[in-house]
Amino acid sequence: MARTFNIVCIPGDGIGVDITEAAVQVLTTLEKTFGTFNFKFDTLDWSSKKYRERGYYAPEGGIEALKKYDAIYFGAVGWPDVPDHISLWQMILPIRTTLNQYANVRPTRILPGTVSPLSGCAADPSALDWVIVRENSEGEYSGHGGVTPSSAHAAHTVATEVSIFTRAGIERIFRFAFETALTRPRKLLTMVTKSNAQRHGMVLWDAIFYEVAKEYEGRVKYDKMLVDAMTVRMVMRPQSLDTIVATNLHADILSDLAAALSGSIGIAPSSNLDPTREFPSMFEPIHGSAPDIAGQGIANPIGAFWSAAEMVRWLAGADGASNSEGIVQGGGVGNMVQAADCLMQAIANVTEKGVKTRDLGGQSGTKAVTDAVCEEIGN
Ligand code: GGG
Repeated sequence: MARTFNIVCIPGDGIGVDITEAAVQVLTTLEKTFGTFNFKFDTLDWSSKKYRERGYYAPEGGIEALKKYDAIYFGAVGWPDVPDHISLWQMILPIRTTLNQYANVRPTRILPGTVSPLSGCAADPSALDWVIVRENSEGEYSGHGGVTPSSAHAAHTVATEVSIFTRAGIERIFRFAFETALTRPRKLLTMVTKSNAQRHGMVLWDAIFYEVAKEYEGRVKYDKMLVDAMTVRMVMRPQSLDTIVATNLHADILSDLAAALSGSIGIAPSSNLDPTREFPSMFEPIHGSAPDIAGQGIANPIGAFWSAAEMVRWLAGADGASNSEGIVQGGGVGNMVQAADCLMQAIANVTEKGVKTRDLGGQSGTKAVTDAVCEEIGN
């Protein structure tokens, strides 16, 4: 009998709505084709429009209620008439922390039939094949700090933005990153820091990295980069990188750069994982709501499809056992790993045939790309 997974979709704003609809179509095609699993979708309208109407995105208790689902599929958040820090702090950031989604995994590679702006990758697209592991629960996005306005002189207003790094938070993301590197072809982990200028949290980050590295000695190669030098290395020597681990802010920025170097931010996926599987994980393309092209039928749905494939792959391990780090691995529900592979192959076939949106240099709209991917899945 087919196993049912309860998925909650939060399309959010702008093209988040367009691409979530496309992702549901693709996931529905996948379940029909494979027949061993089903998705039961609920949809929540936690959008900027709702925020303007009623004063909140998620209702009270709404984020807690997400715990009953097997996974969360998220579109995009943000609209010009709501300050971005409100939309982020009312929804996406509290979802990640409430549901223990401390590992944000962002793979990047160049899809067939697409062109990287890196000239070196024209001859060898496999030179760019990275996974960025982003610390997703603390650091620069801790939300601590405040503003002290000056009633006498506006120029004397003081604001602080406090980064919080905890030993527990650092250790667990490094272990997750080393475990990820173990699964990768080059088995290389690059740790990104800024410990020359930031002398407290980043120095602790460095020290704990070398402690955890000892556990993986001989199994994973590793090195360390300052974040500014890392941007240069990504552009100049992409083939020298494999798995990358960085703080919440650094990895947020580096993953946008990575996506652009692979051809378009429109193709880039992300998984917000609770590696213990106590709570549902959340899957979302890394791009934002793109108000300039929202509702026009031209958004690139590939980042959404790749995120959907990552969700299927994650759900495939639903019955797995945890390793000594509490990271649940293996499992294998029905043939869901094959289904995830099938979706990724369908995406690659479609881009290779030139069915691409404008950001990738093509002429196709969201629907044409979606229909083409569904057809490939069925073939
Ligand atoms: N689909 C992802 C999205 O809406 N991103 C908007 C954004 O700015 N996210 C910040 C973050 O991922 O921390």
